[in-house]
Amino acid sequence: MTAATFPENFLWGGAVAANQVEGAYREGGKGLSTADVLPPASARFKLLFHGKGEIPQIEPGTFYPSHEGIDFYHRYKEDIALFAEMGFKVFRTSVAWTRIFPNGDDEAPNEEGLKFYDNVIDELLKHGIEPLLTISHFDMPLALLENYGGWRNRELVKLYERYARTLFERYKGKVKYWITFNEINMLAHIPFISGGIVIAEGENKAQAVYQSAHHQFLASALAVKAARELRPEAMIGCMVAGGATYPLTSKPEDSLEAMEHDRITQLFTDVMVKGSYPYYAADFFRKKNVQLQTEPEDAELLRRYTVDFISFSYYTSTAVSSDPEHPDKASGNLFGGVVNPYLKASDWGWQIDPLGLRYALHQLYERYGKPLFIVENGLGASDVLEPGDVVNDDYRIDYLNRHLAEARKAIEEGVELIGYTSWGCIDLISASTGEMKKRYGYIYVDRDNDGSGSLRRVRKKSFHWYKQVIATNGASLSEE
Ligand code: BGP
Repeated sequence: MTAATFPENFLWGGAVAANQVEGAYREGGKGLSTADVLPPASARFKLLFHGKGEIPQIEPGTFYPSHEGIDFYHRYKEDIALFAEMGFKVFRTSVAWTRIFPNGDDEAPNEEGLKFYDNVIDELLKHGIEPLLTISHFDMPLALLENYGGWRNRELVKLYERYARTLFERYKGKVKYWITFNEINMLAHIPFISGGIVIAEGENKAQAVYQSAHHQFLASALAVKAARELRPEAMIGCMVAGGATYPLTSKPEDSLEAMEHDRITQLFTDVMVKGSYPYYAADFFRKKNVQLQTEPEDAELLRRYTVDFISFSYYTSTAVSSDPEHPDKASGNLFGGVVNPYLKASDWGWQIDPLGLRYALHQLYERYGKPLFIVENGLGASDVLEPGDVVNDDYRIDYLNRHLAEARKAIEEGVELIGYTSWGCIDLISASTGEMKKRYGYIYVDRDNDGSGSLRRVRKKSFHWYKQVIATNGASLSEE
């Protein structure tokens, strides 16, 4: 490796999730998922944090952009050809659980759903693109929530294991890289969207969240076990919403607050990477009045079946203050926190911090010493399609360039980073708003929030920029 390039075989690519691109929400035998009932716009944002105390239902008369997505279900060939044109080495997407087991507990998998992913995987392989599949990305069969109470119920562990085994068996020899749960730590911040957890009014939220998390840890461990048996060369990763946390001031209380903030995410990564709960977990649970229901075999299962790599998303950093009344809350930050006066923010209030990515890479590598994979990073913006099919997204190029330059420095400083898939490599439905307007792609999709538009794909300026970055293995990135 020369100073300016990334390691040989670095996995360059892009990422999406089934429920944000596929559409066809009732086609091919697919069942309803928790993502299908999430309302768009401000109603969704409210639900993210507060929930409703009940399972949301599809409201007649409301347009749900995610139900049609960007129609990847029918247009995957065209989209994959564009990814190949950019030179992708890897493409991250998720499998919609409801295409494989429409109700989650069906006796047999749905062949049409399995076939759809056969087709997507084969198309990727045809272009020399490695698939990276997330087994559960912010969606699960709605029926599992209605009939079992979702992840609070230990039964889900077995049902997920069967689902994961079905995928490993079917796609054996074709898919090497897997992620068990997308942003598993977001259970603690946005429990419904992340894990379909409905919190009743007056209920101890932490009890529901950490009991569900424990079940997901077991499910992930059983998936690792299954993969080892069925396909020893598979690489299974955990995935967390990452970021750097800073104390807002040098006041000691702010530093302690930052430490505690980090510990929430570290609890998740410690279990999945080190195989046990961290030493502070008992006290953390006591203070939150959480009583975990466990079985005698759990500790051994978690200890034996840890993940091979750590993947994470990075969009922003978080500044925290020990003052609960601090007036400048960081409005767009799903982790909470306050406004960092040294950083600018995106139109959605996500503060932009490339240095924080280098900091986060070091923190993770120092704590775990495992290969790292940045599986989401990018800038959500309201792009404009100009006459002549031009999208001048220089702001996105600037954002990505600065983040990648910091990732390159982290590698030079010794961090083992194996890949980078920028988020929403093609415009898609936003997870937090449920709308099209917040775009991340290198490829513009002609579609608006209200469903108008031809769904035509247009290469943005960043498309050509990223193609060059991949072709030169990062040498074309500028330092500033
Ligand atoms: C992550 C999710 C993605 C995604 C991304 C951007 O939390 O894993 O699914 O959408 O954030 O968020 P948003 O779409 O809200 O801008």
